Amino acid sequence: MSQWAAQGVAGAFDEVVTYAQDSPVVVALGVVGLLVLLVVAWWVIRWLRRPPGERLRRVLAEEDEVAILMHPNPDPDAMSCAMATARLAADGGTESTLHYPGQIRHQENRAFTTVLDLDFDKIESAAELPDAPLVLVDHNEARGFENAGTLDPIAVVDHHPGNGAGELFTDVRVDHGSCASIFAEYFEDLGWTPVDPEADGDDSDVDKRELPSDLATALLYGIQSDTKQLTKGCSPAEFTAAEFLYGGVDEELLDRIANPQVDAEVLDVKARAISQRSIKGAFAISDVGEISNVDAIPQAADELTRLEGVTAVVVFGEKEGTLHLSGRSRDDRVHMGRTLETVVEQIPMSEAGGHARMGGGQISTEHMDPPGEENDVDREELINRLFAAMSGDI
Ligand SMILES: [Mn+2]
Repeated sequence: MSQWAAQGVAGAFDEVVTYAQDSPVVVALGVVGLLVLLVVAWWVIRWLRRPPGERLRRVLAEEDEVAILMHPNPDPDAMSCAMATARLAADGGTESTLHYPGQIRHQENRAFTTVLDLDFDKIESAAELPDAPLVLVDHNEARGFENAGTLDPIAVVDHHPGNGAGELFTDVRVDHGSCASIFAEYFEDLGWTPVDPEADGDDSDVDKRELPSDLATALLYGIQSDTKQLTKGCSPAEFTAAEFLYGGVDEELLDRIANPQVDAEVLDVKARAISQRSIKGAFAISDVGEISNVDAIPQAADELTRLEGVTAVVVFGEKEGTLHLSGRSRDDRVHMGRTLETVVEQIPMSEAGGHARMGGGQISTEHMDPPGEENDVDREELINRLFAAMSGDI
């Protein structure tokens, strides 16, 4: 600072001192006003910077009871998030009930509920939900049951795209590979510690902010099942969450959930899908015939995709007059959802759709057999049309 500037500053300081001596009240008021302003600013910043988990905890704590809703046919990600929400609600003294539409059918999902001893309430209409504020997890708009569209949730936590929002709280992160990683972050931000399964998994103390071992295990499995064991669609959040949860993970429970006994029929259908496949170039199609467990079809499709040299597959089988189709593609030339849509378009009483890599559909066999009418298709013709659609010929 030059000598001239230093003199200027000193002069200004002198003036302030003189002014303060002349009018002490004005200066005191000014100082108080400034302090009030700082306190207000501090509060605003603190509120804005409060982590979302803390905000959700507060929203839940305001209620006596909440109804937690999973998406139709809930998977481990949705189920673990419902458990996490209930735990967060319990922390604020709030009761909760857990609901789902559709079915829990896949062996992995059944093992999840059995091993973790979960009891969720199945609903078929909005009227079956209790008269309590609603929280949606792993989806952002209620669907799959009667009057689902009439519901307004207070809170939504999800990782799927969509326009659904909660009235008081919305946290939708489409870059995340799972919803469970969002909840893991909430608990970490709130300072909860996963309880060592060896210590005492079941008696974790909600007052001590302890994350029970079964919930930590459930959340980790939710992450694993939504990301194909951390190999697909992950963001750094899934790895951070896995690290945080690790201390509470019960390996024995995890093993029982991850490796359930498989229905003999599922294995049988997988075997049929492989032995009865038709191959054209890199595409495979398989008619597995009569089935009783329709869940075996997508699992057989997954299995067939693993075949060396095969990049896109469709598996179909029949149950009670309906042909169930399931397609998988890791081939950028084949948009599986559109492929199936194109093929069933001409067949009455049928529907199909899906994403680029995964699709499904149903065809009523009444309209397939016997052949003869213009729109009728037999199974051989169906296979031809599927191959043509996969190759982009129709
Ligand atoms: Mn999910």
